[in-house]
Order: sequence, then C-alpha cells, then structure tokens
Amino acid sequence: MPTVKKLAGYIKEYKFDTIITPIMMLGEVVVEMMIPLLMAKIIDKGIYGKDMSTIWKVGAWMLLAAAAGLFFGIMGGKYGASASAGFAKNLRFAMFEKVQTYSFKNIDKFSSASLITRMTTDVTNLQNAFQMLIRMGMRAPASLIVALILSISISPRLSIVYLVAVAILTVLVFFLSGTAQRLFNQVFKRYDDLNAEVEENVSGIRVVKAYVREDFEKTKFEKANENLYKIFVKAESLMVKAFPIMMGSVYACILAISWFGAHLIIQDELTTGELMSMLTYCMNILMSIMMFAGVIVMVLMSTAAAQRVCEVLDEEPDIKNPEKPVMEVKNGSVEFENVDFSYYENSSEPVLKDINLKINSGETIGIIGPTGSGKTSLVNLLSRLYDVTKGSVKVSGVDVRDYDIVKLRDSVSVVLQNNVLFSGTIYENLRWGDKNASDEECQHAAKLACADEFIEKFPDGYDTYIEQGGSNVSGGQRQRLCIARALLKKPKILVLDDSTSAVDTTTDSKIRASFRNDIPDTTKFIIAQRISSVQDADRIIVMDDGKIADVGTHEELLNRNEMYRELYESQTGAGSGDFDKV
Ligand code: DUT
Ligand code: MG
Repeated sequence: MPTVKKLAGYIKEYKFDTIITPIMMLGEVVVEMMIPLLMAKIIDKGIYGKDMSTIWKVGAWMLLAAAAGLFFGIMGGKYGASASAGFAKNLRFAMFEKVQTYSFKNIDKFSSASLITRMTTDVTNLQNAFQMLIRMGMRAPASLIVALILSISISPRLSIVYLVAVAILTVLVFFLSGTAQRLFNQVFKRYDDLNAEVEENVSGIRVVKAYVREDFEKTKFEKANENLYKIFVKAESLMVKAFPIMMGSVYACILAISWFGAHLIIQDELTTGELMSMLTYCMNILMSIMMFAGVIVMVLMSTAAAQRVCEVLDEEPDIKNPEKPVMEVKNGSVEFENVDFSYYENSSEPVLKDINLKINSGETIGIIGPTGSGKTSLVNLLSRLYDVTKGSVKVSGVDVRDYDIVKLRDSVSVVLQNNVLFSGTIYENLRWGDKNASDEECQHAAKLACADEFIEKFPDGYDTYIEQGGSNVSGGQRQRLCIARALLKKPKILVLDDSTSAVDTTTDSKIRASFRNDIPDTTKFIIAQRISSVQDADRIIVMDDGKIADVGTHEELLNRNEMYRELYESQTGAGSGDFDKV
C-alpha cells in the first residue's frame, strides 16, 4: 500500500475534482433510485386508480429526477475526467523530472525503451484505473446498497432471490478477476519486450537498412508481436466468456423475480408497480456487481503499472550533489589517483585499473589506444558522467565528487563519442553550450570548430533547422557543430572523444590550431584513432586494456613504445589505405 500512498501524492491540485467526482456519482445514484419508486406510484395510483392528476404530478417529479440525474452524471464525468487526466499529467511530469536527474548508470539500469513505456503506457493505464475508481468505485457499491435497501423495503421475500444471485455473481467475479489480473500482467511484460524491439529497430533503422537486416528484424519483431497477440487473446477470451455467464445469471434472476412476483401479485401481497420497480432494482444490483468487478479488475491490473511507475520515481540518482558543494572550478589541472572503475557493481574485471595521472592546466593531452581499451571510460569520469569505483579524480585539486555538478559540467565540456543534436535551429543547438551567448559568440565558436564554412553555405545560415537527431547534416558537420556547442561553455577542460573522426585531416588540424591560439589555457583531451590528431599534443597517453600503457610526447613514444610505433607506421606507411600525410 505504500505504492498507493505515494501515487496519491500526485493528485495535488486535482484534489477537489477527485473528491467531488464520487459525490456527484452518489447524487446520480440517489436520484436514479427514486425513479422506479415514482414509476410504481404512477402505475399503481395513476393507471390502476385512473387518477390523471397523480400521473401529471408524479410524472413531473420523474422528469425532475431524470434531469437531476443527468446533471450529476455529466458533472461526475467532467470532474472524473479532469481528476484522472490531471493525475496522469502530474505523474508523467514527476517521472520526466526524475529521469532528468538520472545518471548514465541509472539510465543503463532501466533502458530507454522501458522508461518510455513506463511514462506513456503505464501512466495511461493508471489514469484509466483511477478514473474508473473514483467514478464507478463509488457508484457501483452505492447503487447496490440503495437498491438492496429499497427492494427489501418493498418485498423482503422477493429480495431473497437477489441475495442468491448476488452470491453466485460475487464468487464468479472473484474467480475471474484473479485470473484476468495474472494474464494482464503478462500482457504488460510482453508489451515491454515489444517496445524494446521497436525502439531498437526504429532508432537504428539506417543500420538495419545498410546491412539489409530487414527480414531478420521482421522475424524478431513478428515473434514478439505474436507472443503479445496470443496472451491478449487468452486474456480477452476469458473476459468474453465471462460476459454471457453474467448476463445469463441476470436474466435467470429476472425470470425468477417475475415468476415469484406474479404469485405474490395474485396473492395480493405485491402491486404491479412494485414488481416493476423490483425488476429495475434487480437490473441495477446485478449491473453494479459487474461494474464493481470491473473496477476491481482494473485496479488490480494497474498495480503492475503502479509498481513500474514507482520504480522510476523511487530510483535514487546515484550521482548527486554533495552537501556543501564547491562552487568554483579554479583551473583545468587534473589528477587521477589509484582509479579503478567498472560499469557494474559485480563485474569481476574493472574497465579501468589503477590509473595514476597528473595533468597541468592548459596541457593538451592526446589519448590513443585500441577500441575497448577504456579511453571513453577514462574521460567520462572527469565530468562525473560516471563515478569512480576506487580512488579519486581531482580537477583543480578538488575531488570531482565535491563540486556542484552544474558548475563542474560547465567547466568540463565533453563532446561525447556518440553525439546528438536536437531538433531546432543551429543557433538553438549551439546555445545548449551557453543559453545567453550572443549571435557573435555563437559564430565565433563555430569558426573555431571550422563549422562556419558549411553553415554559411546553408540558405538559412545559422537559422537552419536541424532535424531530430541531426539527420539533415553530415557526420563531419555534426561533429563540428558539437565541438562548437562544447566551446561555447568556455570550459576549463575540453574533452573531444573521437570528435573529429569524420572530419578531413586538413580541417582537423585547422581545428587544433585554433584551439592552440584561441583557448591556450584550457586543458584539452583529444581521443583519436588517427595519430595525426594527437601527435602535436604536449603528451600522449597510450591506453591498453584499461591501463595506461605509456605516457609521453610523440617522439618519445615513437622511440620506446612498440604499439604506438606500429600504429604510426600503419597509418603513414604506403598502402595503409589512410590518406593522412604526416
Ligand atoms: N563498457 C561497458 N559499458 C558501457 C561502455 C563500455 O561495459 O556503457 C565496457 C566495454 C569495454 C570497456 O568498457 O570493454 C571500455 O570501453 P570504452 O568505451 O571506454 O572504450 P574506448 O577505448 O572508448 O573504445 P572506442 O575506441 O571503441 O571508443
Ligand atoms: Mg570510446
């Protein structure tokens, strides 16, 4: 039940709507229940007693009751919709807000596909269940009780028939809701699988096409889809079978009442009007039971969704601001002290092992090494995209975990290896780096990143609209825009993670030259596959299998490091297939 309490906290400003809805539904029930009574009066007094004035008078009351019922019903619907939609709105926003605080590690844990399902499908399920609960959750039992009381007051003997039907239906309903809940829980699980499938395929659709893997992907999807279909059919057919059984018992009940009622009328113990109202109440009671069962099933079904939503809300961001954060990063010096790092707590072998490194402010550091050697992992520790497992990373002499995260990330600007642009103009994208940057500053940053040449060729220049994911610019153009965006932060430390891999060598060296001239005091980390991208760095780190294999200048490394020399020769030697001329 802590889940319920937690979720109820998100009703917030819709409390009034939430409370008024069941009250309106109650009003609807009360006036609705008066109608059969008035009906009995019209039949017994008006029709049998041939009293026209009673018919007029009671008829007017009936009309009034119907109008009041309509009013309450509409109001209940209106407030119910507002309360449930508002609740869902608050919930979605809270989840979105929470996900923004997640570290990379938190996101890895859920996967983006699952986060999307939780924020959309699961919240919609909760919204529907909530609406059902505040509307029918009150209406159904209220109508059951009022109808029972009224029919017992009309004819206690005939009411026994109800009680039998109520008992049978209740057993049936409890049996069904248990099974339905189990089945629908499986449906949600399958939905998640399907969503993961769709997310992966659609976001990687270009690769799928390039590798002509459409058929393979289709088969995979078909399987997930088929599984979902099967379980859905199973769940739905259970519901479908339930319906005739329920209706059967309703009609059996009506038959029984008519039979016994007729006898009672002949014995003068019941009037025709009273029998009419008994029949209406009978319908009311049985319908209420089914409705209530519906509410229970829906609420039970939404518990899985509720749990999944709460997991997102309860997840502790594993990277948090310290109690008394250091608010200023003084310079760009960096120190790694006995750093070990792994992505998963229980992995046997750390990704980075015993890293020790001291870098002065303003130095340019090249990082080179085979793929998977830990280059990205190493630099991701600088801006606390991940936290070290052991040891410490210090920037300007202070442990990165002691800084205010915003201040730290403003000072350590990372151009990620898999970088993305967002939908919006080039100006808007660049201002992710600094939202107050003037047009001139944006243009200056673009110039440093050698992005000005192609931007100015676009008909709309800096106002060119970038599509979602940056799909309307080339790989090299996107990389340069991302570098410009990072430069706008005016960072103390700039990290380029393979950020010029798609840029030609001439432009690459132009970018590095502008770094040297324009931001000499910024510490620069340049991860690259091409030696030419790092050879003029002050020092070059050679990474191998999570360890620092060597550190030195280009010349030093050429002389003493075999791996480095081989890489250099393969990139400069004839027939290497690389056009780099060094
Ligand atoms: N790794 C993970 N989870 C991740 C990223 C990486 O387990 O989210 C592992 C895979 C690899 C090791 O960490 O064995 C180092 O990866 P990293 O990305 O640091 O390697 P890299 O040197 O940057 O490789 P590349 O040149 O391919 O970018
Ligand atoms: Mg990498």
